[in-house]
Amino acid sequence: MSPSSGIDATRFLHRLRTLAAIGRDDQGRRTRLAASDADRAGRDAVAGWMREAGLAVEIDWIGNLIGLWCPAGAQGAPVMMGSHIDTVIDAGAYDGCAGVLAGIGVVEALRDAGEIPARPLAVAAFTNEEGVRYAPDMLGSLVYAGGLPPEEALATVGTDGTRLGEELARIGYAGPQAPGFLVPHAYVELHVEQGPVLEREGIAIGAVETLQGISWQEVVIEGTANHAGTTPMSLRQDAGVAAAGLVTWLRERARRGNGRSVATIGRLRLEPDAINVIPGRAVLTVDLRDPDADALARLEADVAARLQEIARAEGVAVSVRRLARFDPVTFDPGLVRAIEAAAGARGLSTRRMTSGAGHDAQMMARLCPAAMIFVPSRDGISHNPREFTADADLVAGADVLLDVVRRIAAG
Ligand code: HGY
Ligand code: MN
Ligand code: MN
Ligand code: MN
Repeated sequence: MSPSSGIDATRFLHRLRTLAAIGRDDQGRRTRLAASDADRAGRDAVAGWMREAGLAVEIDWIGNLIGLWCPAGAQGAPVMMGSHIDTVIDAGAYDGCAGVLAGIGVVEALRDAGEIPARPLAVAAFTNEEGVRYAPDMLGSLVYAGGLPPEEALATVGTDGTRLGEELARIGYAGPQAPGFLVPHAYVELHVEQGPVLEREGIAIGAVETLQGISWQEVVIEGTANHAGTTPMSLRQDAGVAAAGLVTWLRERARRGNGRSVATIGRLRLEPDAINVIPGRAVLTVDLRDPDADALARLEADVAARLQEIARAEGVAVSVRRLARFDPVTFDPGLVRAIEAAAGARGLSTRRMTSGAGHDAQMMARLCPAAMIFVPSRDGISHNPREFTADADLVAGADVLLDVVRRIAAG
């Protein structure tokens, strides 16, 4: 197999489709929430493919699945690839999975070609990247990178009242208290873009140089449940109206900023959720993002001020719980250049870009040089079963990952 050859596309794509079929919820939606039975099924499949590739599989204390290939002669800190296989609710087939399976394919391509890297190679499937069941997101890679004590992470209580540590133990993925901690030589993650840029510009490969800041909060608004028929409008403490006062304001505020802020209220629950009861309580989540740290801080401050304004105007009490807060990240310029060079050598168009989504790479960047390879998303859709990336684009991304690893694992 000449070095210009790539990964085994058929095997890579077959595994991607196999993984895509794992984990349907009771409404038939593709959902593999962290540490769920569906996540276990996905993990079992990926651990099997890691072993098939000759990787020694370890589970660390936050349940990260780490495959290590240390061929005779390879030495020093490993070059790590990876991503995640947990999903959001009603997810697409590619988010995270492409990066994990491409990493396994890279190891197999080198092994099958008899190309022994000077360094060991590792492939990671990090726990709870999505953060839908347990906040914050990127929890497994955050712990791996030393950003959160494992015992604190394991004690995290999910949206369903379960504890992450207990659920990992229940599905058989609670690792040793002191894993074979690996500080990689470098970390490279392949991921679908999940946005519209590459497709709109007809570019094959994104060399991701920065990743925007993220702020997640849970807001609880306490009003007074009351009779919908007998309570005059002037005497209401309506938590639903208070919540609505944030929703429409937030969209305008995000638009008014630097034009790059984004803000999302992804969850909104009114209680007691009855047609003839004025909502006494509203529970909602606020997801704020901006590539600029100061702009993100201003956005957070404006949301806090708006909530105080609403509390006064509606006679409700507001409490806020922070769920995640990560500053913008700049990836390793040398790795970004290596991605551009590898894409160029394959005749693939490339451009530098910022990631709008959070990724495990942003946590690994705390530990070692890290960067990301993006491939186009059709219509920019993600976190949606309509998520799609063409086979040729996925394979091109995996081949670029292979060539980057060839370069940086050469010692
Ligand atoms: O929310 C995110 O950007 C990531 O997918 N967890
Ligand atoms: Mn992802
Ligand atoms: Mn995602
Ligand atoms: Mn992500």
